[in-house]
Amino acid sequence: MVKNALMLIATLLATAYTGSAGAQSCASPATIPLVANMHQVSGTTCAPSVNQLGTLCGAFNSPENDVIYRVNKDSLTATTIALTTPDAGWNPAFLWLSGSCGGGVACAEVGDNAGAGGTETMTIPAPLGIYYLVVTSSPGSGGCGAYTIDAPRIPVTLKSFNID
Ligand SMILES: [Ca+2]
Repeated sequence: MVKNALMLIATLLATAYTGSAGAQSCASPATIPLVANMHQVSGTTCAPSVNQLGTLCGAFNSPENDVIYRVNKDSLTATTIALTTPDAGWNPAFLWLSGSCGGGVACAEVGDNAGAGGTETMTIPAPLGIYYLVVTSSPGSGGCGAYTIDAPRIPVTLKSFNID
C-alpha cells in the first residue's frame, strides 16, 4: 500500500514536472496545482529565462521574462489572488488575461501596485471560463525573480501538455 502510494506520488510529480519543464508560454502554459486545498505554485522568471510577451495588455513594452499559467475558472468563489517574492530587489507584476493569451490581449486585471520585494494582489473577475495568468516584472523595471502565487479558491482543471 505504501509502495503504491509512493508510486502514485512519483507519477504525479513526473506529470507536474512535464507540465512545467518547457517554456511556460501561451502555446504551452503551466497550471497551478492544488496543494492541501489551496491553489499555490512557486516558480521563477529567471529560469527558463524567456521573454514570452514583448508587450503586455497591448500597451506596455515588456523586455522582461514572463511565465504563463492557464486557469480554468469553474467556480464563482475565487476573489483575490496574491503573488509574493523572496527577492527584495525584484519588482514583480502579474496579469489576468481573459479568454486568449498574447501580448496584445487586453488585461482584465493587473497586480502591479507594490514596489521591489512587495506582495502583489489582484481581485479577479467573476465570470467563469479560461484565463491566462502572466507572471513578469513590472514593465521597465528589469530583472527577474522567484515568486509564489496563492489562489485560495480557484478551481483549476489540470491539463496535459504536448511539448513540441
Ligand atoms: Ca516580457
